Amino acid sequence: QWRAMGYRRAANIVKRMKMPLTASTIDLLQTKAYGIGSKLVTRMKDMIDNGGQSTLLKELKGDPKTASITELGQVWGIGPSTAHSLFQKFDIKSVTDLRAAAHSGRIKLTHGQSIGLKHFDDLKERVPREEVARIRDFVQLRAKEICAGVDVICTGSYRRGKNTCGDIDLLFCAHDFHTERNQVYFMKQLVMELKRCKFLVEDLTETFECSYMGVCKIPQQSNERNICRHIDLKVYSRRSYPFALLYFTGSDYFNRSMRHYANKIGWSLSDRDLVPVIRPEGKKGIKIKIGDGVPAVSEEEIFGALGLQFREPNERNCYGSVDEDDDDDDIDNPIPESPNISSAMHDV
Ligand code: DCT
Ligand code: MG
Repeated sequence: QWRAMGYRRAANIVKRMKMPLTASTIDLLQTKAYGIGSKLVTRMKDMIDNGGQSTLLKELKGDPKTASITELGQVWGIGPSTAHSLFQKFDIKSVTDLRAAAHSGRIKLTHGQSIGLKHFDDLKERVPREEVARIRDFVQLRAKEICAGVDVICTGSYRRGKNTCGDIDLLFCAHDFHTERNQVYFMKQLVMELKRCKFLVEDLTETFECSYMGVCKIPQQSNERNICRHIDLKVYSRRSYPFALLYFTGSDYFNRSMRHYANKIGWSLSDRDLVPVIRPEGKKGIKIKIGDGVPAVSEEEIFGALGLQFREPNERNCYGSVDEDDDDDDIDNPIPESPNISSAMHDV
C-alpha cells in the first residue's frame, strides 16, 4: 500500500515537472526539492532506457502470480493480503478456483466476500455517471418520504466529476439527526424501505448502524437485466456533515495528504471533526485533544481553518482514482507552500 502511494506521489511530481524528464534531468528527482527515493528513480531510468516501457511491469504482467492476485483482489472484500494468502496457502489462482473452493467448503469466505463473489461480474463493472445520478434520485425520493428535510448528496468519485464510478456513495444529513439514535433510526427505516421496493438486493455488511454497505439495482419494469451495483449509505449530524462531505468526496490520496498536513501543524482531521491535538510520542503514538473542534459549516471553512486554499471537488482527483477515460490535471498535494501556517492556526 505504501509503495503504491510512493509511486502515485512520484507520478504526480513527474507530471507537474516544468522540464522534460530525460536521462540528464532524472537525477534531479533525488534532490531535496523533489524527494523521490533512489530505487524509484532507478525504475524511471529503466523506463527511459526502454523507450517508456518498464521492464518490471513487463515481467509482472507476464507473471502468473501477479495476474492471479490482481484477479482475486477484484472480488469485493478481498484485499491484496487475502488474495496473496489464497494464492499461497490454498493454491487458488482465479475467481473460478475461488468459487470451487468456497463451494466445496475448502475455504470459508466472510459474508461480504461471498456476496462479492456471487456478484463478481456485475460489481467489477464501473457505473456510468448517469446511472449513479438515477440511483441517487431513486434513493432520495424514498429518503424524503422518511424524513422530509433530509439532504442527500452523492460523494466519492461522482462528486469529483468522474465519468464512471466504482460504486455509489450517498451521504445523508438533516437537522433531526442530532442524536445517534435518530441517525440509526433513519438508516434502519431507509434500508427497510429500499429492501421492500427490491432496490437493495444484498447486504455487504451483516449489521449496520450509521453506515450501510450493500448491493442494489433499480427495479425494472421490462425484462431487461439490470446490473447490480455496490452502494454505500452514510448518515451524519449537521455538525459533522462538512467533515464527512470532505472525507467521502476524497480522493483517498487527497484525504491522506490533507490529514498529513493537518497532523504536521497540530490538528487531527477526521470524517467528524477538526481538533487541535498534541502527540507526545510523535506521529505514531497517542493523540491528546487540547481544545475544542472547529465549528465548520462548509468545506470551505475547513480548508480555511487549516490555512489552505479551497479546492473544488474536481480538483481533488489523483492517480488513486484514475479511470481509463481520465484526463484530470491531477494534483499531488493540496497544500500550498504557505508562509503563514502559524497565523492560520491562530486565526482558528
Ligand atoms: N476514502 C478514504 N480512504 C480510503 C477509502 C475511501 O479517504 N482508504 C474516502 C475517499 C473517497 C470516499 O471515501 C469513497 O471511497 P471509494 O468509493 O472507495 O472511492 P471513490 O473515490 O469514490 O472511487 P470509486 O469510483 O472507485 O468508487
Ligand atoms: Mg466511490
